[in-house]
Formats: sequence, structure tokens, C-alpha cells
Amino acid sequence: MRPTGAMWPIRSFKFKLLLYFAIVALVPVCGSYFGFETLAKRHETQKVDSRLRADLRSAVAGYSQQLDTAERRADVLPLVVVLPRIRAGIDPRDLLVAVQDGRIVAGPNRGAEIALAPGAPERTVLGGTRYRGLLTSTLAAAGNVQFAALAPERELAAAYTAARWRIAASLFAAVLLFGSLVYLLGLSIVRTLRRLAEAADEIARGRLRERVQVSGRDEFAQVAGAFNRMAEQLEQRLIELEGERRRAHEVTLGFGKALTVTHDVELLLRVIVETIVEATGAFGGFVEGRKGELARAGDPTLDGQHLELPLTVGGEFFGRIILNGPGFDEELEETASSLAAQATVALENAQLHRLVEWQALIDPLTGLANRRSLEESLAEEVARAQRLGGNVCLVLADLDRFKAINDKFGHPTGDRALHAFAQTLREVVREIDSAGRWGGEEFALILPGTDAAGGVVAAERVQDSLASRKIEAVNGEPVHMTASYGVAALNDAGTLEALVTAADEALYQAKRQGRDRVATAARITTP
Ligand code: GH3
Ligand code: MG
Ligand code: MG
Repeated sequence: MRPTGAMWPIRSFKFKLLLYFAIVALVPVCGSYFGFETLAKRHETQKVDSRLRADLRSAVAGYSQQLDTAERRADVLPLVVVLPRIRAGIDPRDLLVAVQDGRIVAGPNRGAEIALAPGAPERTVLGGTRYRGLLTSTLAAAGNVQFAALAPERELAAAYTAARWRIAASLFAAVLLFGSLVYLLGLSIVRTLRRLAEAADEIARGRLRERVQVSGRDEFAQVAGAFNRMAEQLEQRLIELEGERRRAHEVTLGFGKALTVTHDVELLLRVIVETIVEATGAFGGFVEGRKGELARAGDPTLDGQHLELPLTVGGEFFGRIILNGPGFDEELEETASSLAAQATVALENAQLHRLVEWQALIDPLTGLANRRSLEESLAEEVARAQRLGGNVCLVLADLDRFKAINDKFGHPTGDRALHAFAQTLREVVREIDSAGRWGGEEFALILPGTDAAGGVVAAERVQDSLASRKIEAVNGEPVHMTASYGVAALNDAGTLEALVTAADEALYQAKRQGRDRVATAARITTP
């Protein structure tokens, strides 16, 4: 527990309680003390007064008796003799004196004046000692005699002091008793509060299993109960948060991994929409591209709230993700946007990857497949033909005297001519055929399911098409260009290597035979 006010330097609640109690209790206790003291004083005085009255009654009665006896003997006794006789009925603590005309005539302090009014007890001083005294009225039948009973004030004072001590002791005992009760009460409150504070500290340290013992049904028990319920809620919430965090972590991890392992755009889009749907708790969602739906997850047709996330890839509009779910707060929208942003990066990477891949397989001058791509295609087709049975025909074409064109018109015109031949190939080949640049001014056609005769037909078609094509040099002059063709089929050659060698040899043969012609190992066709 931390002290909150500088006003109260006392840190313990039980001492504060005790202090409050002392302030609240001391005023009535002091009042009671003075009240009780006055009462006790009066009581002690009354006790002494009635004792004095009893003394005098006894003295007067004793004196009358003595007088009667004396008369019978016809003998008058002096007071000095009578007084000791009647003293027997007097309280041993008191003095008894006989008084005549305001002066003591018998008993202690004989001859001294006594200043007492008859009938009313009063304070008086005799021989330096203070007394409380009571005087009878004059007993007329016995020669103006009065009796006075005297109780020493010292005795009265001692009684007062004893009474005062008794009162003080009782009040002190009462204060002590109540004080102890208050202290114990404070102690029990403080213990409960300390238990609460300790438990709260434990919870603050992350130990959410901590609970406070609830005993009784008072307000403290209610506070403890409320505290326990709060701790339970916190624990529950933390478990939920932990679960959510783990799920988010797994989603992010899986998402990141999925985005890096594939450059397949279709697969990427599916992963993206699935992840965003899961992360936002949506019913479903789909990616809408320029030409329609590209991927979907869950059920986006259910009744719910919509959220649209645009996908801009490489600075261009790619499409948008449309989500449908029970609701999207700011946090969920942020999550979805952040995932969409990551998705954008992955899609950009996929596009770049595709471009690089394309560049690796395409000849940049002609836009046809390059040597590597042609070799891969050829290997694939040969393998398929060998596996399933069938044929593959390879046609190699080489531009005739191309060096001369370069020399005559310059390299840019040579490039133009290469481009024109590539266009010719493109126009002639079927969908399933592949055309590419074999290298320099050499080109290749791969014709699956075609024998050498079919290859010759295709080569002749190219030859015809090239003959009718108008090619212009950079300076506008027409360029006449022919090519020689070597044709070979797998079924004749046997293996891939033999096929290439046979086609090459056939081409060499066509060149030797005079160029602008188609040759197979077996047959040569002339224009
Ligand atoms: P042949 O009829 O025997 O094939 O004669 P040719 O001149 O075509 O053969 P050669 O192998 O002597 O010359 C090939 C020429 O092709 C040489 C080279 O400069 C040219 N060439 C190769 N690649 C390119 C290219 O990309 N652009 C241009 N402009 N010329 C190229
Ligand atoms: Mg050549
Ligand atoms: Mg050539």
C-alpha cells in the first residue's frame, strides 16, 4: 500500500483508525471523568454527613440517658465526665465535643471557639486541622449544651482521591478495551487490504492465477470477490489474446512463407484471399481482376458487411479484393490493408520473376524462343515421342549469304532481315509447333508428330512465304533474301543428338547444293 496524502505521515491504516478513535473517544471520556468525579465527591460528602448525623443522634441519646440517671441519683455530672461515656456510640474516626456558647467545653481542643451553625454540616478548622463538622441545636433542658461531631477533612480527601482513581482506572480500562477492539478491527481490515494489495501486485507481475481468500459476507468480502472476478476475467482475456496472437503469428508466418515460395500468380491470389479472410474473420472473399474473378475463399455471398481492398501491382491497377464478413473495425481494416500491401509486393515479384523467366527463354531481337528454350522444347518433344510413340521433325534454317546483306546495307538492315524471317516463321508454323532462333542467322522449327516429309512441306512453306515477303533496307532499298533448310525426323535419326546432327548435315547439304532449297538426308527439293 502506498501513502496517498502528505497530510498524513502515518502510513498504517490501523494507526490512523486508532488516532481517530482517540480523538473521538477522549472528549467524552474527559467529560465523563469530571462528571463522575463531581458525583463521587458529593457521594463521599453525603456519606460523611450522615455519619456525623448518626454520631450526634447517638451522642444526644447517650447524654439524655446520662441526665436521667443523674437525676435519679440527685447528682449532676459535669460534661467532662459525661463525654467519654457517651463517646462509645460515636464512629471511631470522628471527634465528639461538647459546646457551650460557641466554645468547646469538653473533648479535644477544649476552650477553642467553634464556628458552626447548628443543623448544617460545614467545614471548620480546629487546632490547625481541617474538619467537616455538624453542631446540634442547644439542648435547652441541659444548660445550653450543644454537641458537635467532627470528621477530619483528611479522611474525606483520601476518599475523594480513591474515588477519583477508581473512576480514572475504570475509564482507562474502558478506553483500553475499546482501543484494543478498534486496533484489532483495524488490523483485520489492514490484513484484508494487504492481501488484496499483494494479490494485485502478483497480477501486475503477470501471475494471473493469484486469488484472494474470501471469508464472510461483509464489504471487504465483496471487494475480494469482485477482485477475484476481475482477475478471472483478466486471465480469460489474456488466454484469448494469447490465442489470437498465436493465430495472427501463424497466419503471418504462413502468409510470408506462401508469398515467397511461389511465383505462380493464381496460387498467390488464392493464398492472399484465404489469408485475408482468415485474418479478418470474414465469411469469405474473392479477387476481382480486370476480366473477372481470379480467386476466392470462404463464402463471400453471405449477408454481411463489405470491405474492398484495391491491388495495384507495378503501378498499375491489378484488381481488388472484396471481403464479406460480420464487421470490420479499424484494426481489422488495417490488418487487411497490411496483408494486401504484402500481397502487392509478392505479385510484383511474381511479375518480375515471370519477366526474367521470359527473358531467359526469348530472343530479344526476334521475340522468338532462344536456343536454350528450343533445346528444352526439343528434349521434351523427343522424350514424349519416345515414351508415347510418335515422331518429331526438326527443321534448321540458315539465311543465305547473310554476311553480304550486312556488308551491303549495314548491321541494322541485317537485324531487320532477321526480324522479317522470324515473322515469316511465326506466320507459317502451327499452334503446336515451335519456332526459334538457333543462333546468329540460323533458325529452327520443331514440329511434333511430323515426319521428314511433313517437315519438308513446312520448310517449303517458309521458303515460299519468304520469297513473297518484301524486305526493305534502312535506306529504303529492297532486300532480297533466301534461306536454306535442313530437315530431319526422330524416327529416322533415333536419338536427340542424331536428330540435330542429321538436320545440320541436311542444311549443310542444301547449302552445298546451291542454297535457297530444302534438304533431308535422303532427298533434296529445289525451288
Ligand atoms: P552462308 O550462305 O554460307 O550461310 O553465308 P553467310 O554469309 O550467311 O554465312 P556466314 O556464317 O559467313 O555469316 C553469317 C553472318 O551473319 C555473319 C554475322 O555478321 C551475321 N550475323 C549473325 N548474327 C547477326 C545479327 O544478330 N545481326 C546481324 N545484323 N547480323 C548477324
Ligand atoms: Mg550460318
Ligand atoms: Mg548463312
